[in-house]
Amino acid sequence: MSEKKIFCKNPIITSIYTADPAPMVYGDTLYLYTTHDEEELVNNFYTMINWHCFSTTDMVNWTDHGQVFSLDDIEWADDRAWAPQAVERNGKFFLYCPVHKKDGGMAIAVGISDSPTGPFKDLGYPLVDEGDWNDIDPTVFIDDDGQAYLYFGNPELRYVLLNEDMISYDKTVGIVKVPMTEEAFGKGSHMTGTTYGEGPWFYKRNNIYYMVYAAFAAGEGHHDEHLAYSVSEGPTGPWKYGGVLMTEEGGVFTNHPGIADFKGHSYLFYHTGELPGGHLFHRSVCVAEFKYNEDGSIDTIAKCDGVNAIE
Ligand code: FUB
Repeated sequence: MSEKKIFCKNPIITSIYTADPAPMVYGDTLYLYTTHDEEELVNNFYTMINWHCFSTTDMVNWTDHGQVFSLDDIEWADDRAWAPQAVERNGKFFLYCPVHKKDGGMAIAVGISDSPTGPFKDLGYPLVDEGDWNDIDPTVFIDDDGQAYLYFGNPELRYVLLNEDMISYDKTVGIVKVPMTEEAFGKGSHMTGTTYGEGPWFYKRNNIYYMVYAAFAAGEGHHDEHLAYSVSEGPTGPWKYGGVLMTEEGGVFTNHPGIADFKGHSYLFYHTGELPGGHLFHRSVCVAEFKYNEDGSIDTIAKCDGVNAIE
């Protein structure tokens, strides 16, 4: 029997290149869904064809559940197995995934399973499909009143109100475009003039709604993404810019937040290029523990060596 570790060194996963971490706490376990950067690149671009799952009960000793969903399972998609997020409702698990459609453009697929570790089965058609490239990076949250929200988008943040079945949305409300203002997301250099870039992560804690996202700083020239956050008193805004959550230092163009409270600790999952051979298209998932301030604000979190085991 192998000895239990007491410290988990970053990057958490060393067997493959992983990115876009999406934690989901279910029961006494934290499940971590990731994308997978293939070793061999096609056209020197993101080469991503499946999603993986890992789990832990102490944040240090991880179980590898392998591939849980793949482009091969989605008949209408052909490329770009990008940043997912999972949620449980009524004993079913839903994995929301951006993909490139065979007939062009990005759209959001839903994988459905009876188990958090899959295998996930495709809904059979896109859940969100506006026919443009904005439909990426879904983040899902079920509020206390039962209403589920699916936010997504690059360069614009948009959302739908999911129906209770989690595989359709309220068509009378439709796809809502969040006002991309400096007050909401800070002055930045992405296409809307704000810092908001992509990779939103939506949740509620102590009655504050948080939107954490990958962001582009203001100013001239090329930037790697940093992480930033905005807060709101309600699930649909108005949003108020909260500040930088993680600087771009040591980044690999993209970064991607995933946040979870687990067994009394708060964690930010993110990605870097720290594994040997790491770069823009060979990323690796990391984790940092952090604490909220009394008023719910979050100080900038440093990229770190790793985390200790939960007792
Ligand atoms: O990993 C592919 C894409 O890069 C994701 O969808 C974005 O969030 C960025 O990490």
